Amino acid sequence: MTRLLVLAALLFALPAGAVTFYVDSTADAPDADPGDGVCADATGACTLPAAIGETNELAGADEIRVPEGIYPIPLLVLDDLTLTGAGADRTTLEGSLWLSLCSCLFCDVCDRQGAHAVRVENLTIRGAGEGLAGIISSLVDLELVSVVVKENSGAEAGIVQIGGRLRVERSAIHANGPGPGILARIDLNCYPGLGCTCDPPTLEVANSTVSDNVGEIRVEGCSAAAPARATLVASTLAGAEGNAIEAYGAEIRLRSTLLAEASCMLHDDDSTIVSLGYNLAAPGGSCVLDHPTDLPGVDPLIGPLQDNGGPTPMHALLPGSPALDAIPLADCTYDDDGDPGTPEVPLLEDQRGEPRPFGSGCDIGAFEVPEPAHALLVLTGGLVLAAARRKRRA
Ligand SMILES: [Ca+2]
Ligand SMILES: [Ca+2]
Ligand SMILES: [Ca+2]
Repeated sequence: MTRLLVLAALLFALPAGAVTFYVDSTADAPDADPGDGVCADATGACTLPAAIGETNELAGADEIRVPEGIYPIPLLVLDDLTLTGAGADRTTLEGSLWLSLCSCLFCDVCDRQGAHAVRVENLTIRGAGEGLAGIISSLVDLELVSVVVKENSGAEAGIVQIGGRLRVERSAIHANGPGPGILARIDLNCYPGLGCTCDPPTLEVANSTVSDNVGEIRVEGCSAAAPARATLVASTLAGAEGNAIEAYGAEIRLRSTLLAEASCMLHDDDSTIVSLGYNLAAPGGSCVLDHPTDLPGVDPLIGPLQDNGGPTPMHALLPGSPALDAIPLADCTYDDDGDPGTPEVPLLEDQRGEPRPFGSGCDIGAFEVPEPAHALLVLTGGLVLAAARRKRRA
């Protein structure tokens, strides 16, 4: 009986008719017959545009798996989707990824309550052309997991999230410009009197690096009554140009986050930065950190943005960094829902997906320095594996 109940629950959890398409070609060719349930261009290959064309036509959530390779886009996603690459260092989409073209201008035809959900994981998006963002997401509930968004020359940002919710986890957003790495804003067409309500975006950034963009994160809400909200947890913001954080009508909450670029700009009285503890800001900046556990005005001693293991780049902590073990074991947590009545969520991994904490505490920022003993173990394990592979080949 219990087994039947579990089976029934599983069936309920699976979206009806969800289909997984496996891309097998890097060609930029559309689907020959969108909606027939078969991902195939004119030559029969399942290209990425063909797979997107099919999932847009099929009602409900679908999945696309993209193997190693470089895929030209732009792509327009109009329906619930999980888009999975083979790793941010293996699968690259070149161009701009558009998620929904819903706008307040079209309120009468756009079901705002039904804004769709998209998850993108294990791939890189780069090289969107002049004036385009790497990702443009309008009224979508978007999750980016282990994703790199880089080298997009968008006038607005590397990622533009309009309304809805954006969650960025174990990802790196870098070298985009002339805009910031992430811009979460309202629909600029949404003015009172147009018959639609202003939809402030929600942004969550966890275990991620936003670095070397022209400004890192900018959040724009509607008003004091409907502010945008951003929560940054265990992340690193670094760069020399622009502001780490910029806010218009927005509340920015920071926990265990490292601001190596320490200038912040609050454009109005409705905007606030709320420290939830254990943040670090470099000297000479304007980001006010006022929690007793914060480290304001302290040189973070971080290395350059580079491969430190794992599929996404990050800034490692240099020896002697004050961010090292700065968070006591009991406080390696964060508040995921803003409700002090519910239990805090433990911080269990860093940007690479390596387990936290190591040593006597969690490290501030996206990178957790492995204990020497652990590093030695990993190195030894790697050497043993490599030797075994060599032996097999011989
Ligand atoms: Ca088809
Ligand atoms: Ca679909
Ligand atoms: Ca540590």
